[in-house]
Amino acid sequence: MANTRLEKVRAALAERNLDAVLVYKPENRAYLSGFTGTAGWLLITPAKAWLITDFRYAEQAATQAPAFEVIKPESTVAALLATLCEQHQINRLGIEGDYVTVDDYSAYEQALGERDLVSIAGTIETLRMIKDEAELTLMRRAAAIADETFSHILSYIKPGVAERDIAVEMEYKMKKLGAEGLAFDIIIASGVRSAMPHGVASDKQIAAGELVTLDFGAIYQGYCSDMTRTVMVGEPSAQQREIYAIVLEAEKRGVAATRAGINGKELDEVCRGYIREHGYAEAFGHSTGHGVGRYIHEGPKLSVRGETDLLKPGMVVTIEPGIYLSGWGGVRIEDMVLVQENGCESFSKSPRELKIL
Ligand SMILES: [Mn+2]
Repeated sequence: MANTRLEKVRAALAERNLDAVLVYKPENRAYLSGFTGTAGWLLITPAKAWLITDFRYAEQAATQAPAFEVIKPESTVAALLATLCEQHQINRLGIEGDYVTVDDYSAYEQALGERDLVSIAGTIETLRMIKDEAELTLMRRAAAIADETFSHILSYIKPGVAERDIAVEMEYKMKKLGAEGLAFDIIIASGVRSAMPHGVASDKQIAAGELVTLDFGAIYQGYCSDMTRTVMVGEPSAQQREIYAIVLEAEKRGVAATRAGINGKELDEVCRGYIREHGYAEAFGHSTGHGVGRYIHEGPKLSVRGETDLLKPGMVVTIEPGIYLSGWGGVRIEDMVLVQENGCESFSKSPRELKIL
């Protein structure tokens, strides 16, 4: 796997006329090398690939990143870089301009003298948008952990239980199922709090007659999942049923329209247009979805500004329309799907119909 990814980064390097790239962002580093330690620099040229790390990680690096030659700096990383650039005629070096600190940049500049430092911000992130089979296997598992957690938590959601207690049980369950962490702080937003799209679980107790939005995801071997379901505690009112039905239909239309060749703005409009037709345009104030991978939010964007975000096979995106009415509450439904040539495969398997608890 790592070799194909290395080939892709080398092609990008040739396209940008670079002699090498230096990769330090943890997600990019793990993606290209397999190395998951917290300190390490990849230096990749058309012919060579080094992983610079210290004593703590030397053994782990050699095991996790077999395609890389592991080297330890004798003094500073900048000094070692200068030596490698000298030995291998690296005159134009790509660096992650959106991640390198000002201090590190100064150190590189000083050590490298006349050589050019060029930002490659976004280049590896663009490669990462298209997932390979190994990544898709991990993402399916991350989504399955979220699905299992959702069906597990349903029996806990009842009047008198605090949102925070539900979140804690969900975190425990996801970790028991193999997640190494949470993709983000679990959102449990009940009653009027469900009008807040990002209402992280609070001390509020669930009450009868409330909608409860649960938005959560697991990290499994470096990959995130993301799903949202809104459930009803007690009998829904006519308005709760109506809003839920509109969001559900918008979400289903969004998933049905997801395929290679559509752009992020067009897909956003499938959901947004349906919600607008029903008079709730103002109540859907966020984008329809986003790419997911090693980051919970990555490209492409499915939003009113997504006209240049063309969907391609192998991208994994969320479809998550919602309606939020201040002082009343809200509904969001979200699935994570794999873009395919003629449609998509939903990784989220939990039923989307209104669950009445
Ligand atoms: Mn999401």
